Amino acid sequence: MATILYSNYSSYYSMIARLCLAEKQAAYDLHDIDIHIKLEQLAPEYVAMQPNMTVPVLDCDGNIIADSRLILHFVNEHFGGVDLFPAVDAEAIERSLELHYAFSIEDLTMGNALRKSPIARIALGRGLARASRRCLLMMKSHPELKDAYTKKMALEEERKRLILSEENNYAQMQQRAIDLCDMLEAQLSQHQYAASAQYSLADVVWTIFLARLTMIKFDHLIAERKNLSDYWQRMSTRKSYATANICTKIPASKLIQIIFALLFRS
Ligand SMILES: N[C@@H](CCC(=O)N[C@@H](CS)C(=O)NCC(=O)O)C(=O)O
Repeated sequence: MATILYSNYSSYYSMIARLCLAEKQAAYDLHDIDIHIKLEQLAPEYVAMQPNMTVPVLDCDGNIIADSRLILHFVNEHFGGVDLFPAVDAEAIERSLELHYAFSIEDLTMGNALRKSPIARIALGRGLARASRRCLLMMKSHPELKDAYTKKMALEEERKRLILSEENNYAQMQQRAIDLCDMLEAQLSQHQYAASAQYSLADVVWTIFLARLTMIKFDHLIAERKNLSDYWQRMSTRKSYATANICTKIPASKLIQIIFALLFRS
């Protein structure tokens, strides 16, 4: 089976795909997509494969799966190893996935970054404008992709409203992150894993959620909950966690390059 994962090192949803592939011990080629500096997700060849212009995308023998939640199920079904979605727990796992995917981790991450630094706020604003400019440019040279680029530009506007405007949703996102930690703590008081007594697809996504809380220095939400901190300890020391190269800190040199690109690149 020829398998390629289009992914970005620090991208939340890419990490979900990488962790799932690692749990199933799947062999695959990793294609890094630079979504911050080169904006490779907006390149016409990529848009033809993923019109939403996001990572991850899994190409399995030409079968394109362009969303992390679909990738979870595809990888579980098509690769060997332990079943991460056993029928007996399917309902509980799906419920857990639903809660996870209803939360906008991007709004929390970005909202947090721009509150920590005025430079991040300016960089984010310019970054969104830069992506829209690139879409306009691409639309002219590739009119056949006009609809996809138009949709992406509308999404960038929506991001501005949710993250940067006066009526931003940061307070709600903070509260929802707390609620999700409470939910996990309660679940973990009943069984060893997030949705059941076995490691499942739910644990893949919640591990990445906790990794992101750690990255944005919300790790007190983990530390102050006994079951959750024990769970994080167990999940972050699994072999798959290292194999999947999970990011809890963007190296300073990379962060400076990204901020510089957002501020000054056309
Ligand atoms: N629903 C998608 C969301 C993917 C997503 O938002 N990916 C982000 C990175 S974590 C991305 O590609 N951002 C680049 C962009 O929006 O231009 C999934 O689960 O795969």
